[in-house]
Amino acid sequence: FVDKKDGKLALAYIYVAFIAVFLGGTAGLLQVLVRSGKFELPSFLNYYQVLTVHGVLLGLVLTTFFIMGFQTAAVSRTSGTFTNKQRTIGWVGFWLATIGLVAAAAMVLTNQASVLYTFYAPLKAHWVFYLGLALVVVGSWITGLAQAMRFVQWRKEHKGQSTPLLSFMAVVNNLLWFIATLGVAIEVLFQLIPWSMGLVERVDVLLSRTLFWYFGHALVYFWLLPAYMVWYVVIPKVIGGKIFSESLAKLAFMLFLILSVPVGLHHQFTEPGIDPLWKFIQTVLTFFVVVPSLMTAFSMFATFEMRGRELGAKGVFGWFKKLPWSDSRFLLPFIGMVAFIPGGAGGIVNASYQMNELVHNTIWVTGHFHLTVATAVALTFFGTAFWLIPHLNGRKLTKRANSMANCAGILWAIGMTIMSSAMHLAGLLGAPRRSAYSEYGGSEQAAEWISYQITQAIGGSILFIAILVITGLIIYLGFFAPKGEEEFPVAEVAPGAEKVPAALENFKLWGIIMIAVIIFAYTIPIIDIINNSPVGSKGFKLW
Ligand code: HAS
Repeated sequence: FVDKKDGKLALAYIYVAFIAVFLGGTAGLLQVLVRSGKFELPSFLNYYQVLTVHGVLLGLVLTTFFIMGFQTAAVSRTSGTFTNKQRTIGWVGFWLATIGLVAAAAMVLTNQASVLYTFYAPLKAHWVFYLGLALVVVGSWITGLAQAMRFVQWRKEHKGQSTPLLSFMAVVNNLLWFIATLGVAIEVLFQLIPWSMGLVERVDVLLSRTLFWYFGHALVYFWLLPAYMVWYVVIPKVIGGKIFSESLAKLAFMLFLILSVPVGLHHQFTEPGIDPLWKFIQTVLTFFVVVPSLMTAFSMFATFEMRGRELGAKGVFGWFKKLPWSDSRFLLPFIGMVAFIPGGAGGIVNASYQMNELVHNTIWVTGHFHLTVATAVALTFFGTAFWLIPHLNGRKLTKRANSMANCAGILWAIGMTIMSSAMHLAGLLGAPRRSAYSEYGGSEQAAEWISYQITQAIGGSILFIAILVITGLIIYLGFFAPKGEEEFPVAEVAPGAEKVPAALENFKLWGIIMIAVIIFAYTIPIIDIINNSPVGSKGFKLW
């Protein structure tokens, strides 16, 4: 069980996350309607403001707040109740993040920060927006620190034993988050805030974008890893099985730790000012970071098959029939896994340097991340919240709520298949991302995109209905569901799985490798950018 007091902290984070889901989802509906050409925004809203609300609330707020809540609960469940000091630190983080969120939201809502969730220069926001986001990040560091402290305490109390898998994974994710956010922290503190306060006249746009993407791709794995925590540890228990291999899971997470950051240049293939050699090197590293996802796919199939055979399944795919299809704790994450197959394949297309030329800045990329973060990750988070909230507040996920959750998952699958397929196809026809409806002066090519945009609006509207169901469920499970006990499922490792090698528990070793790979991948590109920068003192050279 998660201790009640720790549960309150986790719940506080999770409730903020779901307010973001509702508001961000509403902004998403406005997006698809505007892009269909059949609807105009009221005059007090502009397209980029709504797009910023959508991206910031769903890409940054839902994710960071849910992850902090889930990981707090996960560490408390598997490493033990937080000490008062650890819990207080956790709450300090929560309040800092929440104050930051309110400040940043106020700027976006008053149209002083319509700079999208990527917010790099040359788009400029009010400095309060940047400060607000910085507080969200610092808040998450502090709550992450509380989780790490509880984990370290467990290690001290259980010397020589292999650490609880879920806590181990949460700590790896916090470490990854900390190192990744250093890039964006430098960008915000030394470039964006002084620039938006008027203290400096110009900032180097290329440096700003490079620092952002140093953080920006690791950000996607910070989102993904908690979903993987559920897939590796919770799902096997829900289906009545065991974890295929703890060592494989820990190795996959350590590989993410060392490979998630030094791949940011794959977002900048089309950007002048970065030597193609370094873009190529980071392409290769990107292909390495695909490996732990392939390991995860292998492990999931193995888990399903082992359980299926236990239940008497025959043949290559017999296990498929033995899975608990009516259990929302399984179904929603499973839909997420299925979506991640085309989502991941699309990522490999994006990463393939030359092929990126075709899809970059088209709505194909939007299709890619709606399959990855907005389905694989989001549906796993929703399916988790539906049992985690009642677990934390002493209520029950009733049969009817479970059926509603399944309906939401199926609606999501239908809506997202329609919307994201239309996005991928329109992207291949050249339709740009991040743009409101336009006929581009009657261009024939632009005319081809319109039917896809209408299709996106149909898919997006179905997704919005799912969001209404999800919001209703969260309110019900949070405040009205019958009192009772709901399990926090944590699976055991399969008998016969090998013991975890000590090297996999050695954070120092993996931390050093991580820093070394980052230094290797980024030092020369950053020196080049600074040396060639048109901004700053003339003739200044770092090297
Ligand atoms: Fe990505 C752009 C490359 C994964 C999110 N990505 C984005 C953006 C976002 C995003 C938000 O190289 C847009 C950023 C912006 O605003 O500009 N991405 C990749 C690659 C991967 C990848 C190589 N992305 C993700 C994940 C995300 C995410 C995960 C969020 C959570 N992405 C790119 C690139 C760009 C990009 C370029 C820049 C594009 C541009 O030009 O701007 C890989 O990590 C993917 C590996 C995944 C797999 C799939 C494994 C499958 C599994 C499921 C198993 C299923 C089971 C069920 C067991 C290889 C684990 C089976 C059951 C059955 C019945 C079949």
